[in-house]
Amino acid sequence: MAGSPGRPGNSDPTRERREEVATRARPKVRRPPRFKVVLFNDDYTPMEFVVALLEQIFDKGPSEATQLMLKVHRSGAAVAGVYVLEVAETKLASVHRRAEDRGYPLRGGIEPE
Ligand code: TYC
Repeated sequence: MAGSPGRPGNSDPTRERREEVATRARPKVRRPPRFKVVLFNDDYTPMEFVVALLEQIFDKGPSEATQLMLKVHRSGAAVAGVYVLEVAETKLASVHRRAEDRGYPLRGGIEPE
């Protein structure tokens, strides 16, 4: 069970692992799951504030940030960015903290990609 029968020198599990890595034609790449940070519209958060957050937290340029803010404003929600879970949580926490600091009701959420 431990090694491939009929292949000499395969009984050492250390050696077997090494061999597998070296000979796999298409190495399996483990991509960590990704999560969308979604911003929701509200009636009170100023547009310029949302644009500034999109630039500063989500690394958007001024034009993309403005388009994205308007998408949220017109459709109710939009994806600000897609990240591994820890990064998505940190960015959303920054959004909420900065909005709360200013007394704005801006909220966002995290969804699996
Ligand atoms: N609807 C807000 C306004 O008219 C602007 C806004 C945009 C608020 C995006 C939140 O996620 C948001 N001032």
